[in-house]
Amino acid sequence: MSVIERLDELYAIGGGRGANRLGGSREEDEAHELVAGWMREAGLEVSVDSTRNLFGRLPGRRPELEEVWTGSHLDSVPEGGRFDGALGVVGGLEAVARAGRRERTLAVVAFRDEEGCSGPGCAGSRGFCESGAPRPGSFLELHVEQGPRLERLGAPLAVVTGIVATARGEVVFEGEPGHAGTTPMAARRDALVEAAEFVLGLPAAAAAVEDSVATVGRLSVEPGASNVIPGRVVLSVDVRAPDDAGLEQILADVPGVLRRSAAVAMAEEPTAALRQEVERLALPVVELASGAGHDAGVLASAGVPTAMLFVRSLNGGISHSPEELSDEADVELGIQVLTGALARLGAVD
Ligand code: HGY
Ligand code: MN
Ligand code: MN
Repeated sequence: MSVIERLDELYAIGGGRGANRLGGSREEDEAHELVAGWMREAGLEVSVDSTRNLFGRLPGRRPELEEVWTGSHLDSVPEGGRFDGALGVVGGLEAVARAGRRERTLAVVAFRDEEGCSGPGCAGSRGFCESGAPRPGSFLELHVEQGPRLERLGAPLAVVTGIVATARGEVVFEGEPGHAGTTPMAARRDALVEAAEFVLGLPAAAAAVEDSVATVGRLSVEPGASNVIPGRVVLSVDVRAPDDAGLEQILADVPGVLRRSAAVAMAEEPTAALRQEVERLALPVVELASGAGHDAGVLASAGVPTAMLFVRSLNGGISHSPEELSDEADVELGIQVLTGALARLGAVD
C-alpha cells in the first residue's frame, strides 16, 4: 500500500468534507487503530503510552542506546486536509521501514490531539513530556509547509529553522442581557458590540509586529436569542509572532490569560542530518521558520534534540482545508530525506 493510498484511507475516516478526526474523537481512535495495524504489518513493536500516544518501534542492535523517533499527529481540524499530521505518521512509518534495523532503535509515533480543537493543543506530546517517560535522543517531524513559500520558490522541501511563539485561549466579554425592543441604546452593555470592537482591533495589533498573525476562529453569544441583548461572548484567540517579545507586544491588547508556547529553535545535529540528505539528493537547501505549531515544538521546548522537514504545499499553500495539496513526487523526496536522516542518526558514531 503506498503512502498516498494510506493517506487517502485516513482521509476517508469520518466522512464529510475534508478530514474530520478531531482530537479525542472516535475518528481519531479509528485512525490510531488503522495505523497500529500498518505498524504491525511492517514488523514494528506497537505500544501505547499513558497519554494514548501510539508508538511503533524497530528495535536496534543496541537497545540500551537513546532512540531515534519520527512522527506527528493523526487528529485533524474540522474539514481538514489530507496531509496535515498524517503525512508525518504515515511517511515516518515508511521511512523507518526503509531505514531498516540500525544500532539505535527507530520509532514512529502518533501524538494525540495536536490541533487542540477544544483545548490548548499538542495534548499528546505535552502529556508525553510531562509523564517523566524516557525520552528519545532525537525527534524528526515530516510535515507539509501549510504555506506558499516553497511553491513560490519552486523547491520541494525545506529544513525548518524554528517554530514561532504562540498564544492560544479564550477571551470572555461580559455585558448585561436585556430586552432588544425596550432597552435604549444608551442604556445597554452589549457584550457582542464590545467583543466586535476587540476583534476589529486585532489585525492592527498583529500588523504592528512584523510577520505576526492573530485570529479569532470561534465565537459564541449568550443567551443567543435574536431579541435579547448579548450578555456574554466567549471567543477564541490565536496569536503567533516570530519571537516572544513580539508576541507579548500583541498580547498587551488582549484581555484574559492565554496559554503561551515560546518560540523554539530546531537542534543542529538532527537538522544537519536532514540538510545533508537534501544535499545528497542534489536538491536546493531551503530553510524556513514554521508559522504553524507542531508536536516538534513541544519536544524541542522540553529539550529533545528536534528537527523538522517541510514538504511543499501547493494550491497557494492552503491548509486546514480540504484544498490542502502536495504532490506525490515531493512526498517521495521528503520520505527519502527522512529515511536517510534516520539511518544517519540511527548509527553510532
Ligand atoms: O495551529 C497550528 O499551528 C497547528 O496546525 N496545530
Ligand atoms: Mn499539523
Ligand atoms: Mn494543523
